Amino acid sequence: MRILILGGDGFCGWPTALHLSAAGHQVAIVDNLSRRNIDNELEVSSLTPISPMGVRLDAWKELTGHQIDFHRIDVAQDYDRLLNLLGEYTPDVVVHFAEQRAAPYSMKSSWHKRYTVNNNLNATNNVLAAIVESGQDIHVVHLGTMGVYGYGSAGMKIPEGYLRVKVETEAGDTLEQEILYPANPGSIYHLTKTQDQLLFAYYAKNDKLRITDLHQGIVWGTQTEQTKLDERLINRFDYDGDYGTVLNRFLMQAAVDYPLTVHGTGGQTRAFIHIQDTVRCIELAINDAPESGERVRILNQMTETHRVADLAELVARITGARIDFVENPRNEAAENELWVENGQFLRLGLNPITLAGGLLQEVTEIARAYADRCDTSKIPCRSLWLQAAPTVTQG
Ligand code: NAD
Ligand code: USQ
Repeated sequence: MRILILGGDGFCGWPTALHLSAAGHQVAIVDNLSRRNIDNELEVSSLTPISPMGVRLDAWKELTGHQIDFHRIDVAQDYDRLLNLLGEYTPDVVVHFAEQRAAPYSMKSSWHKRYTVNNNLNATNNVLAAIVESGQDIHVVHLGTMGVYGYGSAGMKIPEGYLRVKVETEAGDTLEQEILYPANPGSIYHLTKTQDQLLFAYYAKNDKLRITDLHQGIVWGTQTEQTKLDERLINRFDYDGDYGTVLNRFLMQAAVDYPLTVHGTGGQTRAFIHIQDTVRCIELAINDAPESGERVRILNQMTETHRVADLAELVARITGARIDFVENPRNEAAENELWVENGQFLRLGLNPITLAGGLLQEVTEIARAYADRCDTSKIPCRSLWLQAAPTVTQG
């Protein structure tokens, strides 16, 4: 297949591009390199030494003979260039990762809230509008988030996208139907993903676009079979207070002897998936496309759930790290249970990598190996969900 990867320079997009290229697909990447610019803004860099895009692509060609083309396009702003590219490249599939993905970054200031909303919603709408205008039959595979559901599950498993409800009609009959699971975002970033869902539902209904939305949990790990082949292909590893996600942060903190930063009591339960399983899931989703006219196909892309405090204990047990319970900078439930339905990917053949199998390897091969690149002043999470109340002075 001919596959266009939007956001293909990022943490999930880069290994996906390599995985699909290795599987024999024709792959091209679109990215505006905004993530690398945000590193400049935050004065931090990936723990792993990621190469510039040109070096990455030359190394891949040298090692495998496969060519991946790169187009520097801002999907949220350069609509005409995106449309032209669809016309020239004629992809069968567009995989859409091209969004600002960090919740803390989206909450830093009103500028960051507006940037995240403008970037993410325009990117998604531009992709969908351009596919309609191109007149081509292209399957869109989008990376969404488990966070669209919120993390409470009302004593039931969170279903895959749609909730079966019973409503009473005026005539007193009971009607059963399936609706999008009620959105309950926990940050401006997560809010953009709940709004993406409505864009998808509309374009699937009105224009009969074929769309798969993958509601992914927190991704952990760094390397995949392909990114391991050569250091020039290494994947990014974010550890800073804005972009680092919880489990990778704990692994890195353990490696540099920094106490593990558990927010609040650590009673928050979240869904997780290893980066190698992310790329497998995307391939499975590409090979199982919906028909034109079908409603948006939604799959929960996660393999296990854990409480943050339990993860910290697990990492501490393996590495001897200390645990620090810090004040929670976020406005989120201190404790929650989480049960998630993920039967679709298991039925498609996913054989999950578990935390138990890969944690120690991640600490030694990545976190300890690159520990000297860590700037510990960038570890604390300084982005606050609620502005501190102004101090009132009595005069
Ligand atoms: P990332 O920031 O590493 O990668 C996103 C890429 O998109 C970056 O290379 C960035 O430069 C590019 N991009 C952003 N806006 C763009 C635009 N307007 N035009 C062109 N390129 C643009 O993020 P990631 O971790 O790879 O996440 C990818 C997707 O997966 C996101 O949509 C995210 O919401 C979703 N996701 C990620 C995780 C996770 O734990 N990392 C979990 C669940 C879902
Ligand atoms: N947390 C800590 N200590 C830390 C960092 C985080 O206790 O040092 C806590 C947070 O307070 C939160 C939980 O860990 O309760 C998860 O935080 P996170 O930063 O790992 O994940 P999150 O902000 O939800 O975002 C990440 C990705 C996002 C994706 C989402 C999937 O950045 O792109 O959509 O995971 S999900 O969490 O399922 O919504």
